[in-house]
Amino acid sequence: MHLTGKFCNTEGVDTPAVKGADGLLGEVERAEAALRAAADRAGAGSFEAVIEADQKIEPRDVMPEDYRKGLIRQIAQHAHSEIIGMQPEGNWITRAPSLRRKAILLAKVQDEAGHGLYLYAAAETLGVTREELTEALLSGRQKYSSIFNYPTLTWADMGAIGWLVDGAAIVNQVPLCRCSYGPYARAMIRICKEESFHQRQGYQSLYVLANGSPEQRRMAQDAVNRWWYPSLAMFGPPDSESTHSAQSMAWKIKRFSNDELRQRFVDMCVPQADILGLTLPDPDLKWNEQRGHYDFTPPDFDELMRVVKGDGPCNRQRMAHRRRAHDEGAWVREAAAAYAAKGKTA
Ligand code: BYC
Repeated sequence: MHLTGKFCNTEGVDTPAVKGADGLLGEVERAEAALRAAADRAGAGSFEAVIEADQKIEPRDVMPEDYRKGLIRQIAQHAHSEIIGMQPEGNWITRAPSLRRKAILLAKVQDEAGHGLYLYAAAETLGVTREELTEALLSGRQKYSSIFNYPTLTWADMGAIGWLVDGAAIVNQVPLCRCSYGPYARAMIRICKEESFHQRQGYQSLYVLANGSPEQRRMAQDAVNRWWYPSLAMFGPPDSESTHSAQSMAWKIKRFSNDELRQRFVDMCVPQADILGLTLPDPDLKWNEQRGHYDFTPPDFDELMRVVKGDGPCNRQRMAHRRRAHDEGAWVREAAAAYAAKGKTA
């Protein structure tokens, strides 16, 4: 779908301040301070003692093989998600409705490339190479987040992705700043600060549309309708079906369960949707006084598993694009390797 002039007036609207993902930045800063303190005390004790004392495991420390493998699995999947995650939004850079929106979107997509690189570097500290990780993605052996297998149909999807997808990412990733593996925790601090900008720009963009012409408003609502459940599914299967949660939580890789984070996300979004003046597409969404949380309809977990296994609306397209980009980049890798070799002999 192409934009027409009537969608182009998206500037100059102030967005009211909202509590939520931005507030989580305080949590990132506390995690950053704790990381510095842990670095001062690091280096003492067995793996179990370090975990128990909430210190950090570092690359040269002794660690159980399953801890190492589990981290590679999660960090690689996370890195692949950032790289594939550039596609749905990259698709709209040439069609952004103004220079300002284009610059913001470009910066965001570039940040995602950067996140992928920090994460690949963190995974490499566990003894796996970048080439192995790339091969695992391209061959389909390692996965990436389900969310990036949905199409971006209108410009409003850029706002909805920023608000909901980056919002879900922050809720999921802020606790990872306190992950027990030092390199992953340190990468997450910077990623979360950037994700906060991503979430804000999406929210602001959606706010402008929601307060624009009736057609812009309809477009914003339609985007929210399509992205709500896939965003809820990003948190993974329900706790009762999560294969890795128990061990990951015991090793302090994950700090909260999939369902706990999903609930935190819903609780954060409901008041934000009110300010936007948009409706979340769940008639059963209501405050539960007893639980102190919103009740909501969970996403379709069968659909999640289908998408994870490769049968989502855009899986094939995303992978074909990634493989093509990889092939087309071969000359850059060769040139970089030749340049590095020249440096060594000079
Ligand atoms: N999509 O035992 P479970 C971003 C898999 S990037 C695909 O609960 P775990 C952004 C799971 O891997 C967002 N697969 O797993 C970027 C496992 O399969 P395997 C990415 C999923 O690890 C650009 C199986 O299902 N964020 O935000 O304890 C632009 C059983 O699950 C999904 C991260 O990667 C899914 N949604 O918990 C904008 C964060 N859910 O590996 C935004 C780091 C589950 O045994 N990762 N699976 O074959 C995590 O926090 C955790 O890995 C998860 C899953 C919460 C995702």
